[in-house]
Amino acid sequence: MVSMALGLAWILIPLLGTPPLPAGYIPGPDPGPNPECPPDTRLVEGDHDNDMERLCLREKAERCWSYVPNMTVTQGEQKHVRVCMDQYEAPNQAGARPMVMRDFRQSGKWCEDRGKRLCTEEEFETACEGPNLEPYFYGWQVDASVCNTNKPWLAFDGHALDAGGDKAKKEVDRLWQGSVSGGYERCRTRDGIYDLLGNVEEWVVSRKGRRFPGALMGGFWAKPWVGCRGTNDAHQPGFAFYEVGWRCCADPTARK
Ligand SMILES: [Ca+2]
Repeated sequence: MVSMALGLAWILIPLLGTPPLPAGYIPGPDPGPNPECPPDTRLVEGDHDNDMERLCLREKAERCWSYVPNMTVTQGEQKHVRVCMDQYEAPNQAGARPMVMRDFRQSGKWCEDRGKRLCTEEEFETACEGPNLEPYFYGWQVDASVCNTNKPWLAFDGHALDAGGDKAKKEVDRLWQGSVSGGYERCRTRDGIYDLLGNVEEWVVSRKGRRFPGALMGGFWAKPWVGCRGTNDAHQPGFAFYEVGWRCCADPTARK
């Protein structure tokens, strides 16, 4: 019986075409720095649509985990995005542990002290979706193996985090499940940007119409479903948290 089934498979496989290769995102090579950008950033460029609808294929716990490929309806204001984006979450160093526990203004100030600024929502989305407007920079469905997104959620002690000083630091260390920057080699966009999804959530400058000037994007190590358009706009600018970091952006120098 087994040999008959195997024989049938030999007939069917050529009829059905080559079996698909094992699924898995392999990023292209890092394109490297652009002459119009600081060397520790990468150029991101594309057209951004303010509103986007996709068709969900698979829903679990009221979250979409997979979308119909290449079915995207865009609407709303369109703008051209051209920005130099830090390759890594702040402090933007390969092998460093990303910084957390700074609020929106402190994060922005950190960038400004380095001649940069926080990235905007539109810049984050353009960097993540790429020219094919994918919901995840690696494709159309969640693959929790690409980035640091699949850690268990741990209950936190809000009083300890609010206490500041050593007490807060100890609680942050207890909760920490982040990776050092560049630790997930496949978690890299076509432009060479790491950890846009997962690891630490990132402060961005909000798009028009949000109630707060800053918002959080990309999810963190325990939110595998968050995609490129997963803005979390629930927090006031004074919010600082154990899994919230940021990355910096800069405007390219004028084209010669
Ligand atoms: Ca991130």
